[in-house]
Amino acid sequence: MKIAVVGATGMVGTVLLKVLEERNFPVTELLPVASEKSVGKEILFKEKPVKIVGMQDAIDAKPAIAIFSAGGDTSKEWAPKFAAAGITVVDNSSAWRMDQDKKLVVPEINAKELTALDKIIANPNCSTIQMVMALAPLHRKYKMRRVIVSTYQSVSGTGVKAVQQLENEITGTKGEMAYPYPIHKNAIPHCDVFEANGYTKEEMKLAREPQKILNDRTFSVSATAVRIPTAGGHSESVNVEFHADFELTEVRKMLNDTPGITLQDNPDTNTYPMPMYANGKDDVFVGRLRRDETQPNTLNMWIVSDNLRKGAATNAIQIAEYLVENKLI
Ligand code: 2RA
Repeated sequence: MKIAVVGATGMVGTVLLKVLEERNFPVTELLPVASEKSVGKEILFKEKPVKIVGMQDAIDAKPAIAIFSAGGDTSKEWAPKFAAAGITVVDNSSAWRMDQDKKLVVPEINAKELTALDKIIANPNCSTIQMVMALAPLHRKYKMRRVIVSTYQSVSGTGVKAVQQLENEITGTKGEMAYPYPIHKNAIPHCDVFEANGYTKEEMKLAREPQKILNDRTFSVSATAVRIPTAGGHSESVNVEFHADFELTEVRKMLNDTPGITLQDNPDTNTYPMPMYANGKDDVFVGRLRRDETQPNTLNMWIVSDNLRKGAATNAIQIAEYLVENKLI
């Protein structure tokens, strides 16, 4: 199968190529797409050099699928052109997520919504994916009323410039700033840009996307998104109030039995999720499960996941796998 990866040289794009290899996705021809200045350069795929192509050349080559991770503006301009050529687009940007005619998909939760008519499919935000992966089974059983989430997001979510800023600050090297403040030995309560309501775009993604993915607007989410000087994954402290009460043993069993979730939860052995465990893995790690004793039907949990993998590349490729397996492309 001919597949295009748009943004092939970016942080997520690089992970996309790695995961395509790891999962042995049936690629017969790879079309790595990047900015004009990179056209003609080579990247390695399955240990073979592959030339980077431009957007129009990628369209003309008629791949079956194009996975985009090139920012919202590029996606807004080019995804419709790929789709018009009959190419199915899976897009990592926020451009299409809340578009009422586009599906927002975490395969383990709502891939069944997909049809052959879906030519632009949105990949949710990384911090949304890991949260709904853990909440979806519990929501089906106990029905959420309200979620309060605080995130602790790694610099890799911002991109290469942010990773470099942290490295520079650690080594005392002068360099460009991706953030308005130093990130080393700091925590910045500001992910993406502020909206008029005082929340950041990142926090509003956490408020809006879960309702679309779970197809239920009866629950609400209040979020605080914080950038911390770590690599390897995003962490989230989640407090969730349900309509129905729950048994912790049943919650634990449900999470343990959910594909894509790894339960790491044993205070006696200091066992709980951390980015150092999640880094490079595809599962969503859940722990610190405990009843919120200040309010009925309410659970606290800690969720960690590699934001570049299940939070972006792996989820997008799982969507592509679903399309192939179900003959939707
Ligand atoms: C971040 N979730 O972590 C956003 C975009 N990747 O910055």
